[in-house]
Parts: sequence; structure tokens; C-alpha cells
Amino acid sequence: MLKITNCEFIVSAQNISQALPEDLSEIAIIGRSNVGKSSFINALTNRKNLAKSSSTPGKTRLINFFDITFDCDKEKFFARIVDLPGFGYAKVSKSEKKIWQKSLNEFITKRTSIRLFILLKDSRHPNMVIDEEVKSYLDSIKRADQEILTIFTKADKLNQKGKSVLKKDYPNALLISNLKKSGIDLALNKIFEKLFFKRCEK
Ligand SMILES: Nc1nc2c(ncn2[C@@H]2O[C@H](COP(=O)(O)OP(=O)(O)O)[C@@H](O)[C@H]2O)c(=O)[nH]1
Ligand SMILES: [Mg+2]
Repeated sequence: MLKITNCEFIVSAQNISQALPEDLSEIAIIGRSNVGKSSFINALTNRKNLAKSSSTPGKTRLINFFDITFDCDKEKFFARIVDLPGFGYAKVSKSEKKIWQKSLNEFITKRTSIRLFILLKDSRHPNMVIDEEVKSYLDSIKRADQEILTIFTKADKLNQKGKSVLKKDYPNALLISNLKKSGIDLALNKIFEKLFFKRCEK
């Protein structure tokens, strides 16, 4: 069985020069403010407040690093979660946005240890232009050893019909609820497989 047995907040960085050495495979979490990035990290690692989840959108301006240990069939695997600053919050000024984009772009394109980009999208708004733009951007900078996984959050806000439509429209994406903890185990297994090319016993 696959579990995250250890997770630890390491540091917050403002830009690539403050980032940790590239010594672990990294999972970069990206998405609009308030989409559920912090909640997803907490759900994945089974912690209440490892990543500070806030109901005030747009607060996170830093790149947060969390080192995690996977336990797969009694063997340990080490990786790192990189919580990227949320984008697309209307109240951020244009100049602030520009600075943010520049340092984030530098970080994303130069950070070779990123192996998986997780793009979180709100399942109630699957076709937002800003999300499409980020997806195209990631597609354009993605290296051969990197993958992009789309995960829809807040599945608990959809009815059964809404869920089936989403699954049909996005067959490769995952649908989760951080609130109800649904789909988290599947997400964990998928992330592990993509990082370590290995499956764990259920
Ligand atoms: N109903 C529901 N609410 C969620 C879910 N995930 C996050 N939230 C709520 O959405 C708000 C923003 O979540 P947060 O994790 O801070 O988003 P972040 O800005 O992307 O880090 C908080 O009020 C969370 O409780 C979910 O799956 N379902
Ligand atoms: Mg957050």
C-alpha cells in the first residue's frame, strides 16, 4: 500500500536563487488562488495544516517547499512538493503580476528537478481562459522528462451528471474533493507512478 509517511515544510522562497538545491524529484502544484492548492497538499499528506489553507484568496506569494517520504510496499521513496504562488487573482496589481510572472517563469523553466506539474482546476469552471493559458504555457516549456497532470478540485460541488460530463470531457484528468477526501488516494498513486515508474500493492 502507498502512503506518505513523512512530510515536512522546508522553506519558502521568493525566487529561484532562494530555492533549495535540485536534489529530489519535484511535484509542482500550480493553479489559481483559491482553487485548493494548500488543501490538496494537506489532503495528500494527510495533515490538517501543513500548507496553510486560507479563505482569503491571493495571499500566497511565495514558493513553498515540502519534503515528503512515500512508503511503497515497505520501501521508502523521497520527493518534494513545490507549492507555487496562485495566479489570476483580480485584486493583484499589474506591476505585481509582472514581477510574479517573471520570477515564476524563471523558476519553472530553469528548475530541472520538476518532474510533474499538477495543474489544479475548479471542477465548476473547467474552461477558464486563464487555466487554458497556463496549460498551453506548461505544454510549451515542458521537457521530455516532465509530465502535466490536470486535477479538478471541489468535486463535492458537482452533482452526478456534472461529474460524468467532466470525466468524459477530460478522460486523463482526476476529479477530487479535498473536503470529502474523495479521489485523493487515486491522485497519490498516480503521482507516485509518474515520479517513480512503479505501482504499489493496493
Ligand atoms: N468544497 C470544497 N472546498 C474546498 C476544496 N478544496 C479547497 N476548498 C476551499 O477553498 C478555499 C481555498 O482553498 P486553499 O486550499 O486555500 O486554496 P489555494 O489558494 O489554492 O491554496 C478554502 O476555503 C478551502 O476550504 C474542495 O475540494 N471542496
Ligand atoms: Mg494556498
